[in-house]
Amino acid sequence: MNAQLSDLARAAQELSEAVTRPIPGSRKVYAQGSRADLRVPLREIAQADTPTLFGGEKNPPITVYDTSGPYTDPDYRVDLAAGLPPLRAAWIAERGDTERLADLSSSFGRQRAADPRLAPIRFAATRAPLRARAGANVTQMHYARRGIVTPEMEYIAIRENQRIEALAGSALLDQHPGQSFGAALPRLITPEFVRDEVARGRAIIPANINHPESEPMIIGRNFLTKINANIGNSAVSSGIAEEVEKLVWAIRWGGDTVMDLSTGRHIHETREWIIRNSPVPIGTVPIYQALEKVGGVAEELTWEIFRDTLVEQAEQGVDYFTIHAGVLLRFVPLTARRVTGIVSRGGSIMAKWCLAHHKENFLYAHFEDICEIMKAYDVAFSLGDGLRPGCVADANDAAQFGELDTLGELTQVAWKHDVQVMIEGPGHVPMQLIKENMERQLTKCHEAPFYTLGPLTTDIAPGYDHITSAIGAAMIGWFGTAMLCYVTPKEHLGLPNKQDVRDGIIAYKIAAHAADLAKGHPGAQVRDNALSKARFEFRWEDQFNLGLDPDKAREFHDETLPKDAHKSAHFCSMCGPKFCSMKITQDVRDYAAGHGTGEAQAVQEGMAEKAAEFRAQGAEVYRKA
Ligand code: IRN
Ligand code: FE2
Repeated sequence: MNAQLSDLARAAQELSEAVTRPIPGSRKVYAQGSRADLRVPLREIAQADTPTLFGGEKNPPITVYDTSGPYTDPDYRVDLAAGLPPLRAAWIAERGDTERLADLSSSFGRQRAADPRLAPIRFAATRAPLRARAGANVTQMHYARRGIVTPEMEYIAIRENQRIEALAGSALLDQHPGQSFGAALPRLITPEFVRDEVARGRAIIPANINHPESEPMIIGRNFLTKINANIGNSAVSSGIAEEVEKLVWAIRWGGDTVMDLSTGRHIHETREWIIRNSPVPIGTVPIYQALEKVGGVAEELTWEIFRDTLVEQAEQGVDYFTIHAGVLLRFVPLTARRVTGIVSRGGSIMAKWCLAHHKENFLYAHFEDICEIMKAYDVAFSLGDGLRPGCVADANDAAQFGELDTLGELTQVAWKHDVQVMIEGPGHVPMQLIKENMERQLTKCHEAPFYTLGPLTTDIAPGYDHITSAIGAAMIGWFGTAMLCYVTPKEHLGLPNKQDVRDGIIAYKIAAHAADLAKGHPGAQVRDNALSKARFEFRWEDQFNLGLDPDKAREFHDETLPKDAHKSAHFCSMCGPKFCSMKITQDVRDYAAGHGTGEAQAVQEGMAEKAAEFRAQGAEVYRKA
């Protein structure tokens, strides 16, 4: 076995250990759609009954969105070398607008497909990719605009609803009044609503016809806020095995899409392994690979090399491409006086090319040619923010906004071809300047979904940039950003490892969910309500399991109170048995019920009684805790 394969065999082993462990307290369930092969995976979190002391009622299971793919299904046998089952293959074939090519069209792809190291793998897409028939357009936007509701759209509607209809009449459905967009949203997402949002360009469904393994999802501000996790090796670190492992790890914690930002060696093979094993859409920045092909010399890039790279990746099944077509020659001098210049990798490559040739960016010049490729495979644009600010001092400057306006023009060009578009956004932006970003994006880019990196709200915390950026992400998500690109604690410092990926994702799940709550996405508050009730009723296991990271919650709790008996204890080690506010509130309620007094009076009497009790015992409790 050569080095590459032993690397992968190792990955398969490590993976099965990390992913076969079920997510605590929950099970995978499938919601049946209108046809037999339309089964939408969801995660159902079981809840214990309320203790008799608190009323003893039954608590319904809570169903949540599930990005983890078949890996968390106990009936699924992980086989990385075979890849995932092609869930959408029949849907794509039925449309009758594609043809299977005899061979790969890109020169690089052909060369790699002949590589014996790929031999044992079912890389159907590598050997015989699909492409739109001559004259056909296979984008979800194209179907949407012709009034067709695809199976992908129905799947998404079911997925977004998370079975909240099953909770009809339950207090768990109650949401806080005064949420921003609540009134504008339908009570339940329908397939027709999905179609309409895609048709008008306000949402995208990244779904390359060569990535049939992907479980359909949507990015748009009238849907749940999504998060993206970046993985990928660099010249100095990480192999294929680690990257596939990171992919499965990232979706386990809630990554909605994953971008493979690999540079360095084995870039084609790494991507192939990732795509064949990914149930979430995969994005890339094709200019990175194009640069590898010219030995890292930006000036030597050509449209032909770039074009070949796009076709190669489209045939592998990449679902969206970051294209830095808004870095125009005339904007480059505007960055000269910045504190941190150009911080986007793709942006700096294109700026260098423009200056070296004193020519307009070839991505801009060939934009319509790129659209022709996109619509032949249904690859969505993620129009890159090559001139995003890299520090708070540079935020909202002329270079950044000049580029944003250009991306708005390009959006309309792409839409002319029915090609799906989202717009990338900053970067580093202090809180008071965030709103202007969102408002300008909505007007200049005609409501195409916004996809932002953070933004980081301050520059002073290397090592904690998942936090500096989750603050900005929560704000911009609330204002209407559709997808948040995570930032890990390693940002600015090094390539993230598995732990960094997990920390980054959890930080972003928090930001995205906080935004959903504020926006009033239907049912967004169900999980909060359920968790709070569990917390109040001292159902510790339920509190852990309803959380974003049950493992960590349990670990923290058990650090001080490890015994099983403590899982129903009416206190934790933070306040100790006597100072638990939840316990006291319950005592107050019981007191009110028992004494038959009015609530206000009962509270007063109860508190006075408690006060005396605490005065007697307080000092002792403090010493113990
Ligand atoms: C997202 C929003 N703005 C930038 N991003 C992501 O940043 C982009 O999608 C890619 O994953 C990453 C690096 O992009 P640059 O540095 O090449 O622009
Ligand atoms: Fe940065």
